[in-house]
Amino acid sequence: MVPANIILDTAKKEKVDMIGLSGLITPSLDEMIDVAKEMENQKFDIPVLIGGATTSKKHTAIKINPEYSSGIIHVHDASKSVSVSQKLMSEKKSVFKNEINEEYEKLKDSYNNNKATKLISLEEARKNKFICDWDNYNPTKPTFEGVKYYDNIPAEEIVDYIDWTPFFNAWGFNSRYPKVLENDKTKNEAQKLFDDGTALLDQAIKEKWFDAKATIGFFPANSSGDDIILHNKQLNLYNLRQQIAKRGKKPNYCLSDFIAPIDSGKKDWIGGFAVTAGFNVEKIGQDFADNNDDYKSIMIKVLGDRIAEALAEKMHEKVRTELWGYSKNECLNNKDLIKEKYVGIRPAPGYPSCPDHSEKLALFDLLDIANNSKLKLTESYAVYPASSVSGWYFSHPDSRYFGISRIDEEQLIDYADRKKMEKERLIKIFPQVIDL
Ligand code: B12
Repeated sequence: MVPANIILDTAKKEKVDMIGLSGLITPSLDEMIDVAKEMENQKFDIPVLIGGATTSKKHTAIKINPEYSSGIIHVHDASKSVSVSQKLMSEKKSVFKNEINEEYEKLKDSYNNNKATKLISLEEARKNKFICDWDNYNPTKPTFEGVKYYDNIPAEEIVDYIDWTPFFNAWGFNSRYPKVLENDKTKNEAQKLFDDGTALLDQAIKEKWFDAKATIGFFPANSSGDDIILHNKQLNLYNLRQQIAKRGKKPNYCLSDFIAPIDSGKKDWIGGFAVTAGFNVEKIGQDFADNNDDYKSIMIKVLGDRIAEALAEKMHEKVRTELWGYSKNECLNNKDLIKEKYVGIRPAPGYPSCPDHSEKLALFDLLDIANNSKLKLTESYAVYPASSVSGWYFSHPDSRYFGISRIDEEQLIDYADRKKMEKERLIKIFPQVIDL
């Protein structure tokens, strides 16, 4: 993350007309609030544009906008920043800013009205947990316990697992692959992009630009309430539970519901993984940039992201059919894999079911990352190199993806106690799910 003082000092030095802040993962959100506060302190009077995958109009309205009085605007798509900037620089800028402020006030009110009604107590949520039928189910024992490390995985073995939709999304297309290549409105531009992307991918494969690595581990585990206890290890895994009031018989999920409870007498396991397209992607991207080829510089990074995600998909398949082996007869094509038709899940710290990015510390520790793939966690728990994915494996056939959505302060305090981490620190890591 770029520290606030560097952003603000640069803005002053360059006499900029406005500042743009971009946030990919949630720890950036709180940093944006600090930048806004600091701008107010330093009496800045230029507008701030907010964007990035983890940001939203709602968060901007409720948490960032109130901290700064000279205009904070969420811009959903970078291409819209031109028209927004024009309005902000025009003579009618105060009319525009007032309209935005009114809209954000309304969003804030509707958020405050909603939050009063929809959450149930932590105790009630725990009573309404999801219960797997453990009496009639015996978890499969993985073929090994501990960690296996795979280095120099050839890219040609990974490419068939690529999901091309996010490739097009990264270049601003909203439709899915392959429809994006068929739609009359998008097909010409999309086809050109696809040809360029696949040509660069072919070159990258031939010249061995990627140094893909995967670390996989399986650990004996049982659940104890919302925590997952790892046997023979000095650490537990901590999870949040949904607190939204559910209709009908729908449960309040927590990831620990999918691991056999300690008092069930059943042996169970959890898996962990960390994969990367390698340390070369950034360097090659920089080489292109140094040669004034920004297009290829972005393209290779987007392809690196696709390789990382495809490797996560490939290794998950290997885990289900071979390494853990709980789905030995699975036979799914790439389309089925993208639709998540497999048994079990692979939630990643930071995703909606486990929004606490700091659980990556435990994951990296368990996988002994320092001694194998050597991925690094930044102070805001982003992974270096960027084209990397890490997460957990759950094997139970009823395990499913879900979102925590919102929790209240009671659960935050309970979680902070269990995890022995300051409540304030946690608020910075997953502010988007906490009702305060
Ligand atoms: C591509 C992607 C990846 C790639 C690359 C990540 C990277 N290079 O750092 C890979 C596959 C490697 C990846 C990994 C991870 N990811 Co990811 N990833 C995405 C994904 C699918 C798209 C993001 C993206 O690049 N989009 C394309 C760009 C162009 O779009 P954009 O960032 O939104 O920007 C647009 C606008 O927001 C706007 N904009 C952006 N910035 C700005 C700034 C200004 C001033 C303005 C005006 C506009 C603007 O303009 C852009 C064009 O329209 C999103 C989900 C999603 N659909 O958004 C998840 C997402 C960002 N990832 C997420 C997570 C959790 C992770 C992991 C932590 C998972 C894990 N445990 O391994 C890792 C972390 C990797 C790391 N290095 O730390 C979460 C973050 C959630 C959170 N609240 O923190 C998301 C939101 C998925 C989700 N739904 O949960 N990821």
